[in-house]
Amino acid sequence: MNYKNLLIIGVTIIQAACQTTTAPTPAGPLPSERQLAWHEMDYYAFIHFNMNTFTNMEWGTGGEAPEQFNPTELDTRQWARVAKEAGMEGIIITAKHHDGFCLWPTKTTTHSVKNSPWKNGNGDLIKDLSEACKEYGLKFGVYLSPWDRNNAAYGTPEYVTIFHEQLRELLTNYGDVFEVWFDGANGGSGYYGGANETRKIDNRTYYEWDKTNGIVRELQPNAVIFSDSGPDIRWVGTEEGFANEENWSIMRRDEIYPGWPRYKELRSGHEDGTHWLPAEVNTSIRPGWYYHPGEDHQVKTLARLVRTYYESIGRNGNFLLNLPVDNRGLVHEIDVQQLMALRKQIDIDFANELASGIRVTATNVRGKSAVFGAGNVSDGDKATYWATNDSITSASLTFEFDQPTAVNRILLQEYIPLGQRVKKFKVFAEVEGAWLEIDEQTTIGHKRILRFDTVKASKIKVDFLEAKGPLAISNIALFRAPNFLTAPNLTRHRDGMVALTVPDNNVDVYYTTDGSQPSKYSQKYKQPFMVASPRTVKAVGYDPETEAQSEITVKNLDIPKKKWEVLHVSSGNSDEVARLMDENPNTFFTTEDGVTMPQEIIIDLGDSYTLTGFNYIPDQSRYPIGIITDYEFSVSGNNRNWIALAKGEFGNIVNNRIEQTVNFSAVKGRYIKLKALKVAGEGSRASFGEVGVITQ
Ligand code: FUL
Repeated sequence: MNYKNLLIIGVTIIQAACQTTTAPTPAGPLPSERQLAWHEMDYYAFIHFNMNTFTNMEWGTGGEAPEQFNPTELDTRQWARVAKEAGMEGIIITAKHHDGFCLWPTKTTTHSVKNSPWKNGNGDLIKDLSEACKEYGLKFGVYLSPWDRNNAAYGTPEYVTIFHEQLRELLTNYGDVFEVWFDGANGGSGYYGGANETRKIDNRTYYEWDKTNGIVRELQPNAVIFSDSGPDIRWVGTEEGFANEENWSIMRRDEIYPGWPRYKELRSGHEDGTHWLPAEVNTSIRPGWYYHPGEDHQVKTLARLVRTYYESIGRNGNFLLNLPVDNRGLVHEIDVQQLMALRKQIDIDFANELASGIRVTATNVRGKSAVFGAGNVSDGDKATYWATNDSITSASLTFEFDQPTAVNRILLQEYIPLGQRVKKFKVFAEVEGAWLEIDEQTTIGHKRILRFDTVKASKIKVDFLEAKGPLAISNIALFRAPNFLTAPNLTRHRDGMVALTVPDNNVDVYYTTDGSQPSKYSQKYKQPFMVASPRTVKAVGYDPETEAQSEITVKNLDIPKKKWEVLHVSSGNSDEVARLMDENPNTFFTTEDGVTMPQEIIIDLGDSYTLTGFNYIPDQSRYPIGIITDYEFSVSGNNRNWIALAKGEFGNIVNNRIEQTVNFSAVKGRYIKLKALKVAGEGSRASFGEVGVITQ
């Protein structure tokens, strides 16, 4: 063989080797650079703070006066500090909400901070916040409502020019913007410069979306554009704070438009999507997007926030958590406390990574090349990935521990620059020599986190069963999160049965019914138990592994409402009366509108008791109606002769809708009457979330 032939053979071998070690071809639509950068953000804040903060509204009419915007302690640096300490990566601010008030001194309208008392009209909140974000190393984003209930020109082409100009101002004067948020709520009734009418527009065409998006691209080429339909980031189709377990980052984008009626599909994406359009999970830390003093007692629990974290970030979505900054201009203390509790819990859950440094093997490695080796999934480098040969769309990865190790979380990431591929996978643990199936799921995408009961595994195996092409997995991490300890949640049925729950199966619950402190020596909770007479129930969560205890739940329970019967309501739908005594404050009974005060209810307690007081819980819904502010409470032994025992006002009940308790001197009786003398607001309906009695 001559030299030339040798060279040809050599080149052919090298070519063959190179061929097998080239990267897999992309599968389906791919993310853009700006989308890839956005995926890395995971968790950031939404801040709803604007005119509504001062009018106690969720949707202002547009007829508000700029003078009403008057924060006294506004401190955007506090917002940024809190977001940073909470572990967030950025802040998106409602620069203008549907009511049209602008938080910056725009040239386009007089309806802005310029005409407010705040900083004598010299303030620019967008400037302050963008600077605070820079100071704290946070990215900055803007929400600009297309719908404007203030602007007289709304509905005409003139307004669209104004809207575009506002966008230009926001994207020109405040440095880098990472996301522009366009709300889907559009058109309808409003003030519109005093016209006070309903104006309809076509969401698909009116705002000239191509032009709008073009402005963003021109002025902030790195910013992602959010709306129901993107073009970069999509709404997840719910404000409850979750994505579906199956969640594709791709969608048939051309079918979608703002206000799309098939919004539930946004929770899962489309397996046959034509464009990269990942989901952002937006939800508020309180029931409302804006601050309402009446929701101070409804800030989400730690258990709920942790769940939302796992059901957004853990399900291939980013988590946009809203903080309704209060009417002082600060993130409220209770919200701060919950944010820090969430941060602490997530830090604990992911403190100890177990997969890096241990042996990992794959049933197939692309071209048998180290470039695509199994070890890439646990090397901490997101640029490297494990890949399989072109024809291989199912393969397994196995992690081997040196000794049996407790595991209860697995985090998986695809190498998404090459598309989202995995359609089905299973996770197994080898426990004492036998393979135990832990979970079966469909999609992974940018990030998927599975929680499962702790197993002591010698190996963990992931079987990738179906994919759109050869596999490309960039990261797999294993964790052992400590058991999640929270104070037990107590619920009671009308018949008197009490249930205690905690979110973690590994945590035990102990309780007492005699007022003593619960501990692991108390009664262990196994199933609902009866509390037939007045008792104080105290319960604690207990971690048998660490012997740590949760905070203690304390609840004073009175007689069960089993035998109660509503004998009379002055008006209202009698089919719904049971709601005022179903032990669920989230359901309520209401009397009719348009009738005159007072309105009343009469209840037969079923037996005679010595009564010393009563309770009233007002409507807990987002837009409460008929909250009783002035009451009269009477008792009777025969439903004919009544003694009025208490009459008065529930102080601050609108702002703080917690249970109201009124005590009086002991009296014997079987029938109770609660009269609403006055209700909050305009209407004349009286509502009853829950009514209870205090007996001796
Ligand atoms: C919705 C709006 O109508 C709400 O007021 C809020 O801004 C929420 C984030 O989006 O569509």
